[in-house]
Amino acid sequence: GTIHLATAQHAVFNYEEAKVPSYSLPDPFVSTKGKPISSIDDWNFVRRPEIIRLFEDHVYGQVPKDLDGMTFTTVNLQKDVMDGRAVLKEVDVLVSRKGNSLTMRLTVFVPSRTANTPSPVFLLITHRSPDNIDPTRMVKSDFWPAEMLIERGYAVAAFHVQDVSDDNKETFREDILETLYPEQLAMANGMRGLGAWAWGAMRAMDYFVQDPDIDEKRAAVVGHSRGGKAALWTGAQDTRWAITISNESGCGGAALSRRRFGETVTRINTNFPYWFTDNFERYSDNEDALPVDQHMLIASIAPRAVYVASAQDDQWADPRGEYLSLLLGSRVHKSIYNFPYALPDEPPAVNNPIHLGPLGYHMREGAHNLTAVDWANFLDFADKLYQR
Ligand code: GTR
Repeated sequence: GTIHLATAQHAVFNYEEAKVPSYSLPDPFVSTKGKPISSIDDWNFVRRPEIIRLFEDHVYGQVPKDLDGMTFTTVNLQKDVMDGRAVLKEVDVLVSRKGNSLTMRLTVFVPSRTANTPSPVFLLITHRSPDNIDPTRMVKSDFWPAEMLIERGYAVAAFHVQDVSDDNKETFREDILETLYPEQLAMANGMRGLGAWAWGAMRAMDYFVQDPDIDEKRAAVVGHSRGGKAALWTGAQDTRWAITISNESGCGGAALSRRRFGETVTRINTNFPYWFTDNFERYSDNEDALPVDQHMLIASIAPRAVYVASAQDDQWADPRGEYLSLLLGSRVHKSIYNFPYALPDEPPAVNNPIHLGPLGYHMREGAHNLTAVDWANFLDFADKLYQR
């Protein structure tokens, strides 16, 4: 007979909690050499750098820091957009290295009523249609509800991943990798797609630092799904971000890989090998050999704020595994930094966000997407954290 591949493949993915394998996770509180990690210094100087290094070598690859120059050119400045409520700036971020250069377009709206006072900002890393971040606002999408953020007194920015590295198996090398950092391509722990997108977010931060309309000390990096994976990798490495927000980032993002619930390492390496560094391939169907799991990515963000959002019908992204990562990762906030916040052992009910100081979580009803409901929760969280 005929083999129905779709059915056969589907059977491979587990959606039943009872069938999650038993697993033991690497311990954020013990160094590779077996040293117990109990002080802020142990964390900052021993364990956190070690964890970042492990993620570089085994999961996402390096994010090169060296560059020769960077310029910011405002190619379009419009006052009085959004019925006079905002100023639009379209900025070309040009980065050069070894005689080559790359340009990334940043779209930024700042609230006009807070002119002369820097505004806190949310940056979205997006892989969806560029229409979702339309600077003209002919298209208004809940994926990036810029008007809502302006209304609530925040600046809002976005860039499209295609400016740094195409979200495409064949062409992902064409931008930053071939132009600025070609040597990365030859390395088994070299930068690939997610690392390139994180690099882009860091360059957006470089822009914020020198824009007087923006309060870069109160900046949030947000990504949905594959963008959420990149947002977590950004926030874990770059301590300039006050808040890191993962929306439904799932496998390779917030979800614990060892649970093998929904999307697995094997499946993501098959469909999206170009997101991860080459070494990650070793962990297909071999998650227990990983020297990290995703709770350690969240731990690396401490003491800064981290928000994990799930959606009830997005089982592919393993909502429970996303919550567990936050729960386990935030033990660093609690034990190392002595924050008096303890998340409940079980995820909260649907549509009942938890906003506890630097820790945020919600499980929205509905499907895999970034919606106005998600954003409203992120804004409530930021208002509370920033005491606005
Ligand atoms: C899926 C992929 C997920 C997630 C998602 C998205 O196809 O399996 O890891 O990234 O795409 O980005 O929406």
